[in-house]
Amino acid sequence: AAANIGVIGLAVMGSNLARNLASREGNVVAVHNRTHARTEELVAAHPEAGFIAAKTIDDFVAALARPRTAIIMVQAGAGTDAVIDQLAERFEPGDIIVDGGNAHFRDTIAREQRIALTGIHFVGVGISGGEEGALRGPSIMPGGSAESYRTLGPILSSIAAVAEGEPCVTHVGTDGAGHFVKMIHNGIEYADMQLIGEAYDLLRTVGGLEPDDIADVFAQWNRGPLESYLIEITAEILRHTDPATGRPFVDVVLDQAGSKGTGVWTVQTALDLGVPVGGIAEAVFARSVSAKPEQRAAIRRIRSSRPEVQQADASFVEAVAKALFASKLVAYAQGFDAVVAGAEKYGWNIHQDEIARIWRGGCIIRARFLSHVTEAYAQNPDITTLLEAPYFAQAVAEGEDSWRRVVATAAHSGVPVPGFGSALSYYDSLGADRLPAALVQAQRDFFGAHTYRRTDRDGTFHTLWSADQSETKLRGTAG
Ligand code: NBP
Repeated sequence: AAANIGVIGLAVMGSNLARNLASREGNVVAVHNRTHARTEELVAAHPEAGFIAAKTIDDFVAALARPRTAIIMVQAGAGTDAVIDQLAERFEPGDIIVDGGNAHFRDTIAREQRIALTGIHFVGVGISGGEEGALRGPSIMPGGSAESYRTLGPILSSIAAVAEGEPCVTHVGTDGAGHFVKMIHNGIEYADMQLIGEAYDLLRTVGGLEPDDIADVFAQWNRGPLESYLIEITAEILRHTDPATGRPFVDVVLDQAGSKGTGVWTVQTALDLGVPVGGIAEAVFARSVSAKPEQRAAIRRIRSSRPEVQQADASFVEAVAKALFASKLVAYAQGFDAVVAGAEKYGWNIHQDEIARIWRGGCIIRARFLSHVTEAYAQNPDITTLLEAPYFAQAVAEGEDSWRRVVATAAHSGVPVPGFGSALSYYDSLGADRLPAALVQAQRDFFGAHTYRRTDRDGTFHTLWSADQSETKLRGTAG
């Protein structure tokens, strides 16, 4: 047995990951795919990789040195379970089965529990960066046991993206922690994309800028605090002309967004955890709204006003940049709140500063911004919200007027900004002296006797709404 690592599932992700592994000093990679033709193709196309091609699962297992370590890159769900079972039947205690696909973290927790009984390690690994990342260096979020990470860590470090000299990989936590954090990453990605979309829409619809001009604006933003992969590719997309029609590419793309569902998972999970992730939820909903052509056509017909184009001056462009930064910060703050709540619920010892660090390279949300997130959590891991970290608090304070102006302008102009708007409302909710939650509590007590607490006394109270309206103290300590 000569291979220190194996890859099963040689579609685009698995092939690229296998090639990445093979290109790193010290790795010998065994490869296997259910349909052998795919294995033959990969091996023939990349003789430089020195792959050990395994026709059968038994050949594959026999090719691996102990502890046997295999990364599964097959379709999430039934395909993954089938391959896990094949390996679990053949592996021995101490060997390591890695699922690098997009599994739901709860499935990963269940699989880990099942496989752990055999003494085999099962490790769910979130891998971000798409095809290109898999080949050149992804951001890698491994869960699983600390013991398995001793073998796996150096292998994953060898293929991860590098940001400021450090590999973008860390042992996130046990069992499903890696897939959980990957899921939150995707949720944040949805929010970030939506916010960038709103900024573009404002510059174009309200500001009257053409895609080419907006490409310049984004390229300039990419040299400041907003610097990120998503801003960079947005500039490139906006500059792209459709070869068939000569029109701006963005104008020939149907404006109905799809999704693979990881944003939905993030929101569902956050709802269960009781963490408000409005920025992420609005981004998911915005895609759903876009994909309702009949409803959109109906309202388009009856709507009386149309956005009025103004001339974008430098101050409007600057205001949109500030609104984008503040809204983006809210989305990240909400995402990290979900990480903290998930860690608490599932017993993971997650270091938020490390998560921000490994997202700085390889993944879709890689950004300069994340260094400040790392700094904020490194300085104070127990910070109540990222919004209060000094760097971010100052940025929001400086941009607050612009943020309000942009949201107000959008509302006046009839341009939808669910991301910007919900982010500002979230910020204003956190910052309010009093929230109308008091009235909601009173309503709940009125119709359902759900009780309320008071500002001036301890205890839990109920008012006799249908009688003399005198309150009854139900329980609690004397105030
Ligand atoms: P696919 O998700 O398209 O899956 C195709 C692979 O699964 C093929 O190798 C296929 O074998 C194998 N497979 C299936 Br389908 N059912 C199987 C079974 N019952 N037993 C054994 N093998 C089976 O591949 P992909 O697009 O390369 O994605 C791989 C994983 O990575 C997925 O979980 C996906 O969600 C995830 N992914 C991640 C990113 C990212 O950015 N991180 C991007 C894309 C995908 P065959 O050749 O014999 O049909």
